[in-house]
Amino acid sequence: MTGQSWWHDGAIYHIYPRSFHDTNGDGLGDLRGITGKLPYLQDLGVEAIWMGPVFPSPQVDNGYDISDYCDIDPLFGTLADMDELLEAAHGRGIRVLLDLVFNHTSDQHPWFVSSREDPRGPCGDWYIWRDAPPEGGLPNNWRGFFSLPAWTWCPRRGQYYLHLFAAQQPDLNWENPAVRDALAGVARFWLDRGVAGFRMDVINLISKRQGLPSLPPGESPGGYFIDGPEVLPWLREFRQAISRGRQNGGEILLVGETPGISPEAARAYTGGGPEDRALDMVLLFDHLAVDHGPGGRWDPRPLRISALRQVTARWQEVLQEPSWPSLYLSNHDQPRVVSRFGDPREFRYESATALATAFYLQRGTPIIYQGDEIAMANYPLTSPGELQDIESINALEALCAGGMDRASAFERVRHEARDNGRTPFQWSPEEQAGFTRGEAWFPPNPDYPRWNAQVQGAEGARGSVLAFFRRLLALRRECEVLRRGGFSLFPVDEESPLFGFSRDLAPCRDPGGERAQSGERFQSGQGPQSGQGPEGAVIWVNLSGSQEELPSGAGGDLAGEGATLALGNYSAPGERGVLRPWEARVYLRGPRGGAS
Ligand code: ISL
Ligand code: CA
Repeated sequence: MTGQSWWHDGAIYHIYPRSFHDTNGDGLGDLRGITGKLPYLQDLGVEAIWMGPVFPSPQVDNGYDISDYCDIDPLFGTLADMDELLEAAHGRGIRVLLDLVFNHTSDQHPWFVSSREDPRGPCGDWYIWRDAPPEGGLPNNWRGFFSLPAWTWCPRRGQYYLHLFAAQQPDLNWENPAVRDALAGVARFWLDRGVAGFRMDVINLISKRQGLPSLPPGESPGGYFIDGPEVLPWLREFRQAISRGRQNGGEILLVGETPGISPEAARAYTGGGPEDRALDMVLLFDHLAVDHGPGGRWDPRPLRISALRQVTARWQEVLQEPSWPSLYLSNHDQPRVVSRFGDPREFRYESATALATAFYLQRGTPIIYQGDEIAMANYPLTSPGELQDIESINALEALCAGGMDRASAFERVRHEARDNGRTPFQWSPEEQAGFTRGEAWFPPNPDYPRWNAQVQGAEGARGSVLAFFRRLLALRRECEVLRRGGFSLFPVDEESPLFGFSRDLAPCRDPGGERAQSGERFQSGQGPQSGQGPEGAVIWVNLSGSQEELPSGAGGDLAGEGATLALGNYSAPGERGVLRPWEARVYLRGPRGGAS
Protein backbone atom coordinates (compact mmCIF):
# COMPACT_ATOMS: atom_id res chain seq x y z
CA MET A 1 0.00 0.00 0.00
CA THR A 2 1.42 3.38 -0.96
CA GLY A 3 1.56 5.11 2.39
CA GLN A 4 -1.44 5.64 4.60
CA SER A 5 -2.94 8.96 5.34
CA TRP A 6 -5.46 10.25 7.81
CA TRP A 7 -8.23 10.36 5.22
CA HIS A 8 -7.96 6.62 4.68
CA ASP A 9 -9.15 6.16 8.25
CA GLY A 10 -11.53 8.98 9.03
CA ALA A 11 -14.80 10.23 7.65
CA ILE A 12 -15.36 13.79 6.43
CA TYR A 13 -18.42 15.87 7.25
CA HIS A 14 -19.53 18.35 4.60
CA ILE A 15 -20.93 21.62 5.95
CA TYR A 16 -22.98 24.07 3.92
CA PRO A 17 -22.22 27.12 6.08
CA ARG A 18 -25.21 29.29 5.26
CA SER A 19 -27.55 26.51 6.42
CA PHE A 20 -25.70 24.94 9.34
CA HIS A 21 -26.20 27.13 12.37
CA ASP A 22 -26.86 30.85 12.84
CA THR A 23 -25.60 32.58 15.98
CA ASN A 24 -26.40 36.27 15.36
CA GLY A 25 -30.03 36.01 14.31
CA ASP A 26 -29.61 37.21 10.72
CA GLY A 27 -31.02 33.94 9.42
CA LEU A 28 -27.75 32.81 7.82
CA GLY A 29 -25.43 30.22 9.26
CA ASP A 30 -22.01 31.49 10.31
CA LEU A 31 -18.54 30.39 11.43
CA ARG A 32 -19.39 30.75 15.11
CA GLY A 33 -22.33 28.48 14.45
CA ILE A 34 -19.94 25.81 13.22
CA THR A 35 -17.61 26.30 16.20
CA GLY A 36 -20.56 25.90 18.57
CA LYS A 37 -21.55 22.60 17.00
CA LEU A 38 -18.13 20.96 17.12
CA PRO A 39 -19.13 18.77 20.11
CA TYR A 40 -21.98 17.38 17.98
CA LEU A 41 -19.53 16.59 15.17
CA GLN A 42 -17.07 15.00 17.56
CA ASP A 43 -19.83 12.77 18.95
CA LEU A 44 -20.79 11.80 15.43
CA GLY A 45 -17.22 10.59 15.00
CA VAL A 46 -15.84 12.48 12.04
CA GLU A 47 -12.17 13.14 11.39
CA ALA A 48 -12.55 16.33 9.38
CA ILE A 49 -15.02 18.93 8.23
CA TRP A 50 -15.13 20.44 4.78
CA MET A 51 -17.06 23.69 4.61
CA GLY A 52 -18.40 25.34 1.49
CA PRO A 53 -16.95 28.74 0.52
CA VAL A 54 -17.08 31.41 3.24
CA PHE A 55 -15.00 34.02 1.41
CA PRO A 56 -16.21 37.49 0.40
CA SER A 57 -18.65 37.06 -2.45
CA PRO A 58 -21.58 38.82 -4.10
CA GLN A 59 -23.39 35.47 -3.49
CA VAL A 60 -24.73 35.10 -7.02
CA ASP A 61 -23.98 31.39 -6.65
CA ASN A 62 -24.01 31.18 -2.83
CA GLY A 63 -20.31 31.86 -2.41
CA TYR A 64 -19.02 29.96 -5.45
CA ASP A 65 -18.40 33.41 -6.94
CA ILE A 66 -15.48 34.66 -4.84
CA SER A 67 -14.33 38.28 -4.84
CA ASP A 68 -11.49 37.86 -2.29
CA TYR A 69 -9.83 34.52 -1.61
CA CYS A 70 -8.03 35.59 1.54
CA ASP A 71 -10.75 36.93 3.79
CA ILE A 72 -14.12 35.93 5.26
CA ASP A 73 -17.45 37.29 4.03
CA PRO A 74 -19.05 39.39 6.80
CA LEU A 75 -22.15 37.22 6.31
CA PHE A 76 -20.19 34.38 7.89
CA GLY A 77 -17.96 36.29 10.32
CA THR A 78 -14.34 37.39 10.38
CA LEU A 79 -10.85 35.98 10.00
CA ALA A 80 -10.67 35.93 13.80
CA ASP A 81 -13.78 33.71 13.85
CA MET A 82 -12.04 31.39 11.39
CA ASP A 83 -8.93 31.22 13.56
CA GLU A 84 -11.10 30.47 16.56
CA LEU A 85 -12.92 27.73 14.65
CA LEU A 86 -9.60 26.18 13.59
CA GLU A 87 -8.29 26.17 17.13
CA ALA A 88 -11.45 24.75 18.62
CA ALA A 89 -11.68 22.06 15.92
CA HIS A 90 -8.06 21.02 16.41
CA GLY A 91 -8.66 20.84 20.14
CA ARG A 92 -11.26 18.17 19.41
CA GLY A 93 -9.13 16.28 16.93
CA ILE A 94 -11.10 17.56 13.95
CA ARG A 95 -9.33 18.83 10.84
CA VAL A 96 -10.71 21.59 8.67
CA LEU A 97 -10.88 21.60 4.88
CA LEU A 98 -11.83 24.63 2.82
CA ASP A 99 -13.52 24.87 -0.55
CA LEU A 100 -11.30 26.51 -3.16
CA VAL A 101 -13.10 27.77 -6.24
CA PHE A 102 -10.21 28.12 -8.68
CA ASN A 103 -11.79 27.60 -12.08
CA HIS A 104 -13.42 31.02 -11.87
CA THR A 105 -13.73 34.09 -9.68
CA SER A 106 -16.56 36.55 -9.19
CA ASP A 107 -16.81 39.31 -11.78
CA GLN A 108 -16.34 41.63 -8.77
CA HIS A 109 -12.90 40.20 -7.96
CA PRO A 110 -10.24 42.93 -8.35
CA TRP A 111 -8.41 40.65 -10.80
CA PHE A 112 -11.40 40.63 -13.14
CA VAL A 113 -12.13 44.31 -12.68
CA SER A 114 -8.51 45.06 -13.62
CA SER A 115 -8.62 42.63 -16.55
CA ARG A 116 -11.77 44.26 -17.87
CA GLU A 117 -10.57 47.84 -17.41
CA ASP A 118 -6.99 47.44 -18.53
CA PRO A 119 -6.24 44.75 -21.14
CA ARG A 120 -2.55 45.71 -21.09
CA GLY A 121 -2.37 45.84 -17.30
CA PRO A 122 -1.04 43.17 -14.94
CA CYS A 123 -4.26 41.11 -15.04
CA GLY A 124 -5.09 41.74 -18.71
CA ASP A 125 -4.53 38.08 -19.58
CA TRP A 126 -5.85 36.49 -16.37
CA TYR A 127 -9.22 35.54 -17.89
CA ILE A 128 -10.21 33.99 -21.21
CA TRP A 129 -11.00 36.84 -23.60
CA ARG A 130 -11.88 36.49 -27.29
CA ASP A 131 -12.79 38.89 -30.05
CA ALA A 132 -16.20 38.71 -31.64
CA PRO A 133 -15.90 36.48 -34.72
CA PRO A 134 -16.06 38.57 -37.96
CA GLU A 135 -18.99 36.46 -39.15
CA GLY A 136 -20.92 37.31 -35.95
CA GLY A 137 -22.10 35.02 -33.21
CA LEU A 138 -20.10 33.77 -30.22
CA PRO A 139 -16.42 32.69 -30.20
CA ASN A 140 -17.48 29.03 -30.03
CA ASN A 141 -20.52 26.86 -29.32
CA TRP A 142 -19.70 25.83 -25.72
CA ARG A 143 -22.58 25.84 -23.30
CA GLY A 144 -22.04 26.27 -19.60
CA PHE A 145 -23.45 24.29 -16.68
CA PHE A 146 -26.23 26.71 -15.82
CA SER A 147 -28.25 26.29 -19.05
CA LEU A 148 -26.41 29.26 -20.63
CA PRO A 149 -24.00 29.90 -23.49
CA ALA A 150 -20.47 30.07 -22.05
CA TRP A 151 -19.69 33.59 -23.42
CA THR A 152 -20.70 37.07 -22.33
CA TRP A 153 -19.92 40.31 -24.16
CA CYS A 154 -17.98 42.93 -22.19
CA PRO A 155 -18.66 46.36 -23.77
CA ARG A 156 -15.87 47.94 -21.74
CA ARG A 157 -13.20 45.71 -23.24
CA GLY A 158 -15.00 45.08 -26.50
CA GLN A 159 -14.50 41.34 -26.17
CA TYR A 160 -16.24 38.21 -25.01
CA TYR A 161 -15.13 36.38 -21.86
CA LEU A 162 -15.61 32.69 -21.11
CA HIS A 163 -17.65 31.46 -18.15
CA LEU A 164 -18.64 27.82 -17.69
CA PHE A 165 -21.11 28.86 -14.97
CA ALA A 166 -22.97 32.17 -14.47
CA ALA A 167 -21.91 35.31 -16.33
CA GLN A 168 -20.79 36.63 -12.93
CA GLN A 169 -18.30 33.73 -12.68
CA PRO A 170 -15.61 34.40 -15.35
CA ASP A 171 -13.15 31.51 -15.91
CA LEU A 172 -9.54 32.14 -14.95
CA ASN A 173 -6.82 31.68 -17.54
CA TRP A 174 -4.66 28.93 -16.01
CA GLU A 175 -2.38 29.07 -19.07
CA ASN A 176 -0.87 32.16 -17.47
CA PRO A 177 1.78 31.14 -14.87
CA ALA A 178 1.06 34.29 -12.86
CA VAL A 179 -2.50 33.05 -12.30
CA ARG A 180 -1.25 29.66 -11.14
CA ASP A 181 1.22 31.36 -8.81
CA ALA A 182 -1.44 33.59 -7.30
CA LEU A 183 -3.72 30.61 -6.67
CA ALA A 184 -0.98 28.62 -4.98
CA GLY A 185 -0.40 31.68 -2.81
CA VAL A 186 -4.06 31.59 -1.76
CA ALA A 187 -3.76 27.95 -0.73
CA ARG A 188 -0.59 28.67 1.24
CA PHE A 189 -2.33 31.52 3.03
CA TRP A 190 -4.94 29.10 4.39
CA LEU A 191 -2.51 26.25 5.06
CA ASP A 192 -0.45 28.63 7.17
CA ARG A 193 -3.55 29.37 9.22
CA GLY A 194 -3.92 25.67 9.90
CA VAL A 195 -6.30 24.14 7.40
CA ALA A 196 -5.63 20.51 6.47
CA GLY A 197 -6.51 20.59 2.81
CA PHE A 198 -9.02 21.57 0.22
CA ARG A 199 -11.99 20.51 -1.78
CA MET A 200 -11.27 21.98 -5.20
CA ASP A 201 -14.36 23.09 -7.04
CA VAL A 202 -14.83 21.86 -10.65
CA ILE A 203 -11.07 21.43 -10.81
CA ASN A 204 -11.21 19.21 -13.89
CA LEU A 205 -12.51 22.17 -15.92
CA ILE A 206 -9.43 24.41 -15.58
CA SER A 207 -7.68 23.30 -18.77
CA LYS A 208 -9.33 24.15 -22.07
CA ARG A 209 -8.35 22.68 -25.45
CA GLN A 210 -5.91 24.87 -27.40
CA GLY A 211 -7.70 27.22 -29.75
CA LEU A 212 -11.04 26.67 -27.95
CA PRO A 213 -12.59 24.76 -30.89
CA SER A 214 -16.38 24.34 -31.06
CA LEU A 215 -17.75 20.97 -30.04
CA PRO A 216 -18.72 18.83 -33.03
CA PRO A 217 -22.45 17.99 -32.87
CA GLY A 218 -23.22 15.25 -30.39
CA GLU A 219 -19.68 15.18 -28.97
CA SER A 220 -19.14 15.36 -25.22
CA PRO A 221 -17.00 18.15 -23.73
CA GLY A 222 -14.39 15.61 -22.52
CA GLY A 223 -10.99 16.90 -23.68
CA TYR A 224 -12.50 20.27 -24.66
CA PHE A 225 -13.11 21.73 -21.24
CA ILE A 226 -13.47 18.62 -19.08
CA ASP A 227 -10.22 16.79 -18.16
CA GLY A 228 -8.34 19.04 -20.60
CA PRO A 229 -4.74 18.55 -21.76
CA GLU A 230 -2.88 20.49 -19.05
CA VAL A 231 -4.90 19.67 -15.98
CA LEU A 232 -2.57 17.01 -14.56
CA PRO A 233 0.71 18.95 -14.92
CA TRP A 234 -0.92 22.08 -13.48
CA LEU A 235 -2.26 20.22 -10.46
CA ARG A 236 1.09 18.54 -9.83
CA GLU A 237 2.77 21.92 -10.03
CA PHE A 238 0.15 23.27 -7.60
CA ARG A 239 0.81 20.49 -5.11
CA GLN A 240 4.53 21.11 -5.24
CA ALA A 241 4.07 24.84 -4.86
CA ILE A 242 1.92 24.47 -1.75
CA SER A 243 4.06 21.75 -0.14
CA ARG A 244 7.38 23.51 -0.60
CA GLY A 245 9.03 24.51 2.65
CA ARG A 246 6.14 23.20 4.72
CA GLN A 247 7.09 21.85 8.10
CA ASN A 248 5.10 19.83 10.62
CA GLY A 249 1.84 20.83 9.08
CA GLY A 250 0.78 17.28 8.31
CA GLU A 251 -0.28 15.92 4.96
CA ILE A 252 -2.37 18.11 2.73
CA LEU A 253 -5.54 16.53 1.40
CA LEU A 254 -6.63 17.60 -2.08
CA VAL A 255 -10.10 16.44 -3.08
CA GLY A 256 -11.16 17.39 -6.58
CA GLU A 257 -14.73 18.01 -7.54
CA THR A 258 -14.84 16.59 -11.02
CA PRO A 259 -18.14 16.68 -12.92
CA GLY A 260 -18.21 14.58 -16.10
CA ILE A 261 -14.97 12.78 -15.27
CA SER A 262 -14.25 9.41 -16.89
CA PRO A 263 -12.97 6.43 -14.86
CA GLU A 264 -9.67 6.48 -16.75
CA ALA A 265 -9.18 10.15 -15.98
CA ALA A 266 -10.08 9.57 -12.32
CA ARG A 267 -7.32 7.00 -12.12
CA ALA A 268 -4.84 9.36 -13.71
CA TYR A 269 -5.69 12.16 -11.26
CA THR A 270 -5.43 9.95 -8.18
CA GLY A 271 -2.69 7.48 -9.14
CA GLY A 272 0.97 7.73 -8.18
CA GLY A 273 2.65 8.40 -4.87
CA PRO A 274 1.76 11.08 -2.32
CA GLU A 275 4.17 13.58 -3.87
CA ASP A 276 3.31 13.28 -7.54
CA ARG A 277 -0.37 12.55 -7.23
CA ALA A 278 -2.41 15.35 -8.81
CA LEU A 279 -5.29 14.82 -6.35
CA ASP A 280 -5.84 12.46 -3.43
CA MET A 281 -9.48 11.82 -4.19
CA VAL A 282 -12.06 12.88 -6.73
CA LEU A 283 -15.78 13.43 -6.30
CA LEU A 284 -17.49 11.31 -8.93
CA PHE A 285 -20.97 11.84 -10.26
CA ASP A 286 -22.02 8.67 -12.10
CA HIS A 287 -23.97 7.21 -9.17
CA LEU A 288 -25.96 10.46 -9.01
CA ALA A 289 -27.00 10.12 -12.64
CA VAL A 290 -28.61 6.67 -12.39
CA ASP A 291 -32.05 8.27 -12.11
CA HIS A 292 -31.58 10.64 -15.05
CA GLY A 293 -33.22 10.16 -18.44
CA PRO A 294 -31.73 11.16 -21.80
CA GLY A 295 -32.49 14.81 -20.95
CA GLY A 296 -30.05 14.59 -18.03
CA ARG A 297 -30.62 16.15 -14.68
CA TRP A 298 -33.97 17.74 -15.50
CA ASP A 299 -35.38 14.51 -16.88
CA PRO A 300 -35.95 12.43 -13.73
CA ARG A 301 -36.54 8.67 -13.96
CA PRO A 302 -37.11 5.97 -11.36
CA LEU A 303 -33.94 4.67 -9.73
CA ARG A 304 -32.42 1.60 -11.38
CA ILE A 305 -30.67 -0.35 -8.66
CA SER A 306 -28.86 -2.44 -11.24
CA ALA A 307 -27.28 0.78 -12.55
CA LEU A 308 -26.28 1.77 -9.03
CA ARG A 309 -24.59 -1.62 -8.60
CA GLN A 310 -22.84 -1.37 -11.96
CA VAL A 311 -21.52 2.13 -11.34
CA THR A 312 -20.29 1.16 -7.88
CA ALA A 313 -18.51 -1.95 -9.10
CA ARG A 314 -16.87 -0.04 -11.94
CA TRP A 315 -15.52 2.79 -9.84
CA GLN A 316 -14.34 0.49 -7.08
CA GLU A 317 -12.52 -1.53 -9.73
CA VAL A 318 -10.95 1.48 -11.45
CA LEU A 319 -9.92 3.24 -8.24
CA GLN A 320 -7.98 0.35 -6.75
CA GLU A 321 -4.54 0.88 -5.26
CA PRO A 322 -2.86 3.30 -5.38
CA SER A 323 -6.05 5.29 -6.02
CA TRP A 324 -8.62 5.81 -3.30
CA PRO A 325 -12.34 6.56 -3.79
CA SER A 326 -14.54 9.08 -2.05
CA LEU A 327 -17.96 7.86 -0.90
CA TYR A 328 -20.82 10.31 -0.88
CA LEU A 329 -24.54 10.21 -1.47
CA SER A 330 -25.52 13.84 -1.66
CA ASN A 331 -24.19 17.35 -1.34
CA HIS A 332 -25.36 20.95 -1.63
CA ASP A 333 -25.90 20.48 -5.39
CA GLN A 334 -28.14 17.43 -5.07
CA PRO A 335 -31.55 16.49 -3.74
CA ARG A 336 -31.67 14.70 -0.39
CA VAL A 337 -30.73 11.06 -0.71
CA VAL A 338 -33.54 9.66 1.45
CA SER A 339 -36.06 11.32 -0.87
CA ARG A 340 -34.17 10.38 -3.98
CA PHE A 341 -33.12 6.75 -3.47
CA GLY A 342 -34.98 5.90 -0.25
CA ASP A 343 -38.55 5.98 1.02
CA PRO A 344 -39.11 9.07 3.20
CA ARG A 345 -42.74 8.18 3.89
CA GLU A 346 -43.02 4.61 5.05
CA PHE A 347 -39.39 3.63 5.76
CA ARG A 348 -37.50 6.82 6.48
CA TYR A 349 -35.29 5.44 9.24
CA GLU A 350 -34.75 2.12 7.50
CA SER A 351 -33.99 3.53 4.06
CA ALA A 352 -31.69 6.31 5.31
CA THR A 353 -29.66 3.81 7.33
CA ALA A 354 -29.70 1.21 4.54
CA LEU A 355 -28.25 3.70 2.05
CA ALA A 356 -25.57 4.79 4.51
CA THR A 357 -24.57 1.16 5.10
CA ALA A 358 -24.47 0.36 1.40
CA PHE A 359 -22.20 3.31 0.58
CA TYR A 360 -20.12 4.34 3.56
CA LEU A 361 -18.77 0.85 4.14
CA GLN A 362 -17.32 0.56 0.66
CA ARG A 363 -13.60 1.12 0.19
CA GLY A 364 -13.00 4.87 0.39
CA THR A 365 -13.54 7.91 2.57
CA PRO A 366 -17.15 8.61 3.56
CA ILE A 367 -18.10 12.23 2.99
CA ILE A 368 -21.34 12.84 4.85
CA TYR A 369 -23.41 15.82 3.83
CA GLN A 370 -24.90 17.76 6.75
CA GLY A 371 -28.37 16.54 7.61
CA ASP A 372 -28.10 13.13 5.98
CA GLU A 373 -27.24 11.78 9.43
CA ILE A 374 -30.71 12.79 10.63
CA ALA A 375 -32.40 11.75 7.36
CA MET A 376 -33.29 15.26 6.22
CA ALA A 377 -35.61 15.08 3.22
CA ASN A 378 -36.34 17.18 0.13
CA TYR A 379 -38.16 20.44 0.72
CA PRO A 380 -41.81 20.22 -0.39
CA LEU A 381 -41.45 22.74 -3.24
CA THR A 382 -44.88 23.62 -4.63
CA SER A 383 -44.29 26.59 -6.92
CA PRO A 384 -41.52 28.13 -9.06
CA GLY A 385 -41.52 31.23 -6.84
CA GLU A 386 -39.97 29.18 -4.02
CA LEU A 387 -36.82 28.39 -6.00
CA GLN A 388 -33.82 30.46 -4.94
CA ASP A 389 -30.95 28.73 -6.67
CA ILE A 390 -29.61 30.14 -9.92
CA GLU A 391 -29.17 26.71 -11.49
CA SER A 392 -32.80 25.64 -10.93
CA ILE A 393 -34.20 29.00 -11.97
CA ASN A 394 -32.18 28.99 -15.19
CA ALA A 395 -33.13 25.38 -15.91
CA LEU A 396 -36.82 26.19 -15.46
CA GLU A 397 -36.54 29.13 -17.85
CA ALA A 398 -34.60 27.06 -20.38
CA LEU A 399 -37.23 24.30 -20.37
CA CYS A 400 -40.00 26.90 -20.84
CA ALA A 401 -38.02 28.62 -23.61
CA GLY A 402 -37.79 25.20 -25.27
CA GLY A 403 -41.59 25.05 -25.46
CA MET A 404 -42.55 23.22 -22.26
CA ASP A 405 -45.43 24.65 -20.23
CA ARG A 406 -44.43 26.10 -16.88
CA ALA A 407 -46.18 23.55 -14.71
CA SER A 408 -44.48 20.61 -16.45
CA ALA A 409 -41.12 22.38 -16.41
CA PHE A 410 -41.46 23.00 -12.67
CA GLU A 411 -42.44 19.38 -12.12
CA ARG A 412 -39.15 18.35 -13.73
CA VAL A 413 -36.94 20.83 -11.92
CA ARG A 414 -38.52 20.32 -8.50
CA HIS A 415 -37.03 16.85 -7.94
CA GLU A 416 -33.39 17.75 -8.38
CA ALA A 417 -33.45 21.47 -7.54
CA ARG A 418 -30.39 22.25 -5.45
CA ASP A 419 -32.58 24.14 -2.96
CA ASN A 420 -33.82 20.74 -1.74
CA GLY A 421 -30.53 19.99 -0.08
CA ARG A 422 -29.83 23.52 1.15
CA THR A 423 -32.57 24.05 3.72
CA PRO A 424 -31.53 24.90 7.30
CA PHE A 425 -30.17 22.12 9.45
CA GLN A 426 -32.87 20.75 11.74
CA TRP A 427 -31.38 21.01 15.21
CA SER A 428 -34.49 20.81 17.38
CA PRO A 429 -38.31 20.94 17.47
CA GLU A 430 -38.13 24.62 18.45
CA GLU A 431 -39.16 27.37 16.06
CA GLN A 432 -37.05 27.68 12.91
CA ALA A 433 -35.79 24.17 13.71
CA GLY A 434 -33.40 25.65 16.27
CA PHE A 435 -31.31 26.96 13.37
CA THR A 436 -31.74 30.67 14.05
CA ARG A 437 -33.47 33.00 16.49
CA GLY A 438 -34.34 35.19 13.50
CA GLU A 439 -35.90 34.12 10.25
CA ALA A 440 -34.01 31.55 8.20
CA TRP A 441 -32.88 32.59 4.69
CA PHE A 442 -34.77 29.56 3.36
CA PRO A 443 -37.63 28.13 5.39
CA PRO A 444 -36.80 24.95 7.28
CA ASN A 445 -38.44 21.81 5.99
CA PRO A 446 -41.84 21.63 7.79
CA ASP A 447 -41.07 18.10 8.93
CA TYR A 448 -38.51 19.38 11.48
CA PRO A 449 -40.62 18.90 14.64
CA ARG A 450 -40.24 15.14 14.16
CA TRP A 451 -36.94 14.96 12.22
CA ASN A 452 -34.24 16.81 14.09
CA ALA A 453 -30.95 16.22 15.86
CA GLN A 454 -32.28 16.82 19.37
CA VAL A 455 -35.02 14.20 19.17
CA GLN A 456 -32.70 11.70 17.49
CA GLY A 457 -29.85 12.40 19.87
CA ALA A 458 -31.93 11.74 22.99
CA GLU A 459 -30.82 8.82 25.13
CA GLY A 460 -32.59 5.66 23.96
CA ALA A 461 -34.38 7.40 21.08
CA ARG A 462 -36.14 4.85 18.90
CA GLY A 463 -35.56 4.87 15.17
CA SER A 464 -32.64 7.31 15.50
CA VAL A 465 -30.78 7.67 12.23
CA LEU A 466 -28.21 9.74 14.12
CA ALA A 467 -27.50 6.94 16.59
CA PHE A 468 -27.11 4.53 13.67
CA PHE A 469 -24.62 6.84 11.91
CA ARG A 470 -22.58 7.07 15.12
CA ARG A 471 -22.48 3.28 15.37
CA LEU A 472 -21.60 2.90 11.71
CA LEU A 473 -18.71 5.36 11.90
CA ALA A 474 -17.48 3.82 15.16
CA LEU A 475 -17.52 0.36 13.59
CA ARG A 476 -15.57 1.63 10.60
CA ARG A 477 -13.01 3.16 12.94
CA GLU A 478 -12.68 -0.03 14.97
CA CYS A 479 -12.36 -2.47 12.10
CA GLU A 480 -9.38 -2.24 9.86
CA VAL A 481 -11.15 -4.44 7.34
CA LEU A 482 -13.88 -1.84 6.86
CA ARG A 483 -11.32 0.88 6.22
CA ARG A 484 -8.60 -0.87 4.31
CA GLY A 485 -10.09 -4.12 3.07
CA GLY A 486 -10.52 -4.90 -0.62
CA PHE A 487 -14.01 -4.58 -2.09
CA SER A 488 -15.99 -7.12 -4.05
CA LEU A 489 -19.62 -6.80 -5.14
CA PHE A 490 -21.81 -9.92 -4.95
CA PRO A 491 -23.61 -10.76 -8.17
CA VAL A 492 -27.42 -10.79 -8.01
CA ASP A 493 -30.19 -10.94 -10.62
CA GLU A 494 -30.54 -7.83 -12.75
CA GLU A 495 -33.96 -7.03 -11.24
CA SER A 496 -32.95 -7.62 -7.63
CA PRO A 497 -33.02 -4.65 -5.23
CA LEU A 498 -30.24 -6.22 -3.16
CA PHE A 499 -26.87 -4.59 -2.76
CA GLY A 500 -24.24 -6.86 -1.23
CA PHE A 501 -20.48 -6.84 -1.03
CA SER A 502 -17.58 -8.19 0.91
CA ARG A 503 -14.52 -6.48 2.32
CA ASP A 504 -11.38 -8.49 2.73
CA LEU A 505 -8.17 -7.57 4.41
CA ALA A 506 -5.77 -9.98 2.77
CA PRO A 507 -5.33 -8.39 -0.66
CA CYS A 508 -4.95 -4.92 0.74
CA ARG A 509 -2.88 -5.36 3.86
CA ASP A 510 -0.09 -2.89 4.35
CA PRO A 511 3.11 -4.91 4.56
CA GLY A 512 4.96 -2.34 6.61
CA GLY A 513 1.98 -1.63 8.80
CA GLU A 514 3.22 1.89 9.26
CA ARG A 515 0.95 4.89 9.34
CA ALA A 516 2.18 8.09 7.84
CA GLN A 517 2.83 10.82 10.37
CA SER A 518 -0.02 13.20 9.97
CA GLY A 519 0.20 15.88 12.59
CA GLU A 520 0.73 15.02 16.23
CA ARG A 521 -2.02 17.16 17.60
CA PHE A 522 -4.64 14.85 16.14
CA GLN A 523 -4.28 11.99 18.56
CA SER A 524 -7.81 12.31 19.77
CA GLY A 525 -8.01 8.89 21.33
CA GLN A 526 -10.58 7.69 18.82
CA GLY A 527 -8.05 6.71 16.21
CA PRO A 528 -8.07 3.31 14.60
CA GLN A 529 -6.19 0.30 15.85
CA SER A 530 -4.41 -1.92 13.42
CA GLY A 531 -3.23 -5.48 13.55
CA GLN A 532 -6.33 -6.83 15.26
CA GLY A 533 -10.02 -7.34 14.66
CA PRO A 534 -11.96 -9.11 11.95
CA GLU A 535 -10.38 -9.91 8.62
CA GLY A 536 -13.51 -10.13 6.54
CA ALA A 537 -16.85 -8.38 6.35
CA VAL A 538 -20.04 -9.09 4.45
CA ILE A 539 -22.55 -6.34 3.93
CA TRP A 540 -26.06 -6.93 2.62
CA VAL A 541 -28.62 -4.23 2.05
CA ASN A 542 -32.15 -4.41 0.72
CA LEU A 543 -32.86 -1.25 -1.26
CA SER A 544 -36.59 -1.86 -1.47
CA GLY A 545 -39.74 -1.85 0.61
CA SER A 546 -40.44 -5.54 0.08
CA GLN A 547 -39.02 -8.60 1.77
CA GLU A 548 -36.14 -10.16 -0.21
CA GLU A 549 -34.47 -13.54 -0.10
CA LEU A 550 -30.70 -13.52 -0.19
CA PRO A 551 -29.13 -15.58 -2.97
CA SER A 552 -27.60 -18.88 -1.93
CA GLY A 553 -23.86 -19.21 -2.36
CA ALA A 554 -20.91 -17.16 -1.25
CA GLY A 555 -22.49 -13.85 -0.35
CA GLY A 556 -25.91 -15.19 0.52
CA ASP A 557 -24.50 -17.49 3.16
CA LEU A 558 -23.60 -14.41 5.14
CA ALA A 559 -19.93 -14.96 5.70
CA GLY A 560 -20.44 -18.55 6.85
CA GLU A 561 -19.57 -19.95 10.20
CA GLY A 562 -18.19 -17.78 12.91
CA ALA A 563 -19.65 -14.61 11.45
CA THR A 564 -21.21 -12.17 13.85
CA LEU A 565 -23.82 -9.57 13.10
CA ALA A 566 -22.00 -6.35 13.99
CA LEU A 567 -24.57 -3.83 12.85
CA GLY A 568 -28.12 -3.85 11.60
CA ASN A 569 -31.03 -1.45 11.28
CA TYR A 570 -33.72 -3.70 12.78
CA SER A 571 -33.76 -4.39 16.50
CA ALA A 572 -35.75 -7.64 16.40
CA PRO A 573 -33.74 -10.58 15.10
CA GLY A 574 -34.73 -11.59 11.58
CA GLU A 575 -34.70 -14.76 9.54
CA ARG A 576 -31.22 -15.75 8.40
CA GLY A 577 -31.57 -15.76 4.62
CA VAL A 578 -34.21 -13.03 4.30
CA LEU A 579 -33.93 -9.27 4.43
CA ARG A 580 -36.89 -7.20 5.59
CA PRO A 581 -37.83 -3.92 3.84
CA TRP A 582 -34.73 -1.69 3.61
CA GLU A 583 -32.88 -3.96 6.01
CA ALA A 584 -29.11 -3.58 6.26
CA ARG A 585 -26.77 -6.09 7.90
CA VAL A 586 -23.05 -6.00 8.49
CA TYR A 587 -21.37 -9.31 9.34
CA LEU A 588 -17.82 -9.61 10.53
CA ARG A 589 -15.76 -12.72 10.14
CA GLY A 590 -12.69 -14.30 11.70
CA PRO A 591 -10.68 -12.39 14.27
CA ARG A 592 -7.45 -11.48 12.59
CA GLY A 593 -4.61 -13.57 13.87
CA GLY A 594 -7.02 -15.79 15.81
CA ALA A 595 -8.72 -19.04 14.75
CA SER A 596 -10.96 -18.25 11.82
O1 ISL B 1 -24.29 19.17 -9.53
C1 ISL B 1 -24.20 19.52 -10.67
C2 ISL B 1 -24.29 18.56 -11.80
O2 ISL B 1 -24.70 17.31 -11.35
C3 ISL B 1 -24.07 20.92 -10.97
O3 ISL B 1 -25.20 21.48 -10.37
C4 ISL B 1 -22.89 21.65 -10.35
O4 ISL B 1 -22.97 22.97 -10.76
C5 ISL B 1 -21.52 21.16 -10.77
O5 ISL B 1 -21.36 19.88 -10.26
C6 ISL B 1 -20.39 22.05 -10.20
O6 ISL B 1 -20.59 22.34 -8.86
C7 ISL B 1 -19.72 23.18 -8.17
O7 ISL B 1 -19.38 24.36 -8.90
C8 ISL B 1 -20.44 25.29 -9.16
C9 ISL B 1 -21.28 25.59 -7.92
O8 ISL B 1 -22.46 26.23 -8.31
C10 ISL B 1 -21.62 24.34 -7.14
O9 ISL B 1 -22.32 24.65 -5.97
C11 ISL B 1 -20.34 23.62 -6.86
O10 ISL B 1 -20.49 22.52 -6.03
C12 ISL B 1 -19.81 26.53 -9.70
O11 ISL B 1 -18.80 26.97 -8.84
CA1 CA C 1 -25.54 34.54 10.98
